[in-house]
Amino acid sequence: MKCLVIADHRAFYGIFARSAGSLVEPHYWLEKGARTPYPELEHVFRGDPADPATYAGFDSAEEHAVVLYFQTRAEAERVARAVEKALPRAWVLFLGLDETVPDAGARPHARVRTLEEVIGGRIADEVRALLARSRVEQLREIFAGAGKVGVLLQPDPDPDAIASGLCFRNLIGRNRTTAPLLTFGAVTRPENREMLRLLDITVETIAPEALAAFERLACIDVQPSVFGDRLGGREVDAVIDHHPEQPGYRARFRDIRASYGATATILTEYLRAADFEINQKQATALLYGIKSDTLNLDRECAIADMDAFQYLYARANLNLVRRMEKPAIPRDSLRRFGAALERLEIENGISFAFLGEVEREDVIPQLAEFLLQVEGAEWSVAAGVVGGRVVASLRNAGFGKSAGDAARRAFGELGSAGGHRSMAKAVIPLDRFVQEFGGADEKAVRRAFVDRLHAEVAPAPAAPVSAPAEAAEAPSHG
Ligand SMILES: [Mn+2]
Repeated sequence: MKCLVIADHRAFYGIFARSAGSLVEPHYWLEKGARTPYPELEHVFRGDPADPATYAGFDSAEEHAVVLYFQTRAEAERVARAVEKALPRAWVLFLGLDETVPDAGARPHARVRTLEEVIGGRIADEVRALLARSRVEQLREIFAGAGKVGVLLQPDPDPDAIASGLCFRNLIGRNRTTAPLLTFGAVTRPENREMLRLLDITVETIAPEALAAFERLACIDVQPSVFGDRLGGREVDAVIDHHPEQPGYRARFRDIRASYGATATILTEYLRAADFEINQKQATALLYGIKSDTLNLDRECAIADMDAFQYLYARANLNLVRRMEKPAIPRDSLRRFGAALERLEIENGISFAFLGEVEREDVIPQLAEFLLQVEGAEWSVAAGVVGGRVVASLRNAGFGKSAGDAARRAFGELGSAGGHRSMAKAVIPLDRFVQEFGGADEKAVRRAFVDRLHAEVAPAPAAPVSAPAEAAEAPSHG
C-alpha cells in the first residue's frame, strides 16, 4: 500500500517523514517546480492537487492511504474529492484543527483527527515539564547553601509521603544526615515499616521543639496546618502536597495539586524535568507511593499519575513492590485466620468473619481481602478488637455501592468510618460499641456489621429499625 501525503504546510512533511515515514512508503505532493524541502522525501509527485489527473501515476485499482493536511476546510475537501475520483479505493486521513477538517460523520471512509487530539497532550507534557523545571530551580535555590534541612512528613507517614520525602531530599542534593525525614509520630503500619526496611530508608521521630535545629523546613505530602501550633507559626520553606489546599500557614514555596492522586507523581515530574538519573530505589519507592495512594490507579487520579506510573514501572524493582504490598502474614495470625474461617458465614452476599482480640490491626484488612474471594461473596467484612476498639475492614468487588459511603453512613456516628469505592474501614470505641449493640462478642459484632451493611447496600427498600435515618430514606432517591 502506497501512502500519499498532501499538505499545504512544508513542516508537516518533515514531521511526517521523521515519525510515520518508516511505517509506509510515502509519496509527497509538491507544487510544480518546488524544491524538495527535506532530504528524507524520497518520492514526490507534482501537479494541481485538486485535479484528479495529478494522481494518474497511481494505480486506481489499488488501495492507498492518503494523509491530508490543509489550512482550510474548503481546500481539504476539494483535494479529497479529486483523490477519491482518481483513486476510488483510497482511505483518507484528515488532519488539522477542528475548523479545518471536514465533519467526520459525513465521510464514513475517512479518518478525521484534529491536532489537538493527536499532539495536544504532548505539547501539554512539554509545557508541564518546563514548569516543573522552573519549580525545581526555585527549590534548589531555597535549599542551596543552607544548614540542616528537615523533611517533615505526616504523623504516621505512608508510602507516598516516605517516597516523596526521599526523592525531595535527593532532588535538592542532600543525604539522610543533612536532610533527615522527620515525623512527630512514627511509621506504624507493618507494610510501611517493611517499605523502610526493604528500601533502607529511615524516618526519625522528632519533638516539635527539636525543629529549631533545622535551618530549613519542608512539608512533603502534608501541609503545615495539619500540625496545629506545633510549628510555632514558623514559616515553612517548601510545601509539596496533593491534599486540598489548606489556609493558615506561610510558605516560601508551595506546590499543591489537589487533582493528583499522589505527591509521588509531583516528585516524579520534578525528577524527570530536571533530567535526574532516577535510580531503582527511587523508582520503587515512588511507584509504591503512587500505587498505594491511588489503590493501583483505581481511586481518583490524574493522567499525570498514570504517566508517572508508566515511567516508574519500567525502572522499579517490581519484586520489592510486591513484597511491600503483600507483607508476610505471621504464623500466629494465620492460626487466628483459621479459627475465624471455621465460623465464616455468608448472609445476603456478605462474607463475615471475626478475629476476636488481636494485637496487630493489619491482619484485619488482610482477612477482609481473603473473605472477598469466598464463593457467593459480594461484600466482605473482617472484624476484630484491637486496643479497646472494634475495628472492621469492609470490601466489595468494586461495582455497586461505595464501601466508603456505606461505612460512613452506617458507623460514622459511632466512631470513625469511611474509605473508598471498594474498601473501607470502621473504628468504634469498645464501650460505645457495647452500649449500642449490647456486647462485643462474635454474635453481637456479626449482627452489627452484617445487618447495618445490608441495610445500606441492599437493593430492597426494607430497612431495619436500627439503621440510620438516611438509609431508610435512600430507596426513595432511587
Ligand atoms: Mn499522599
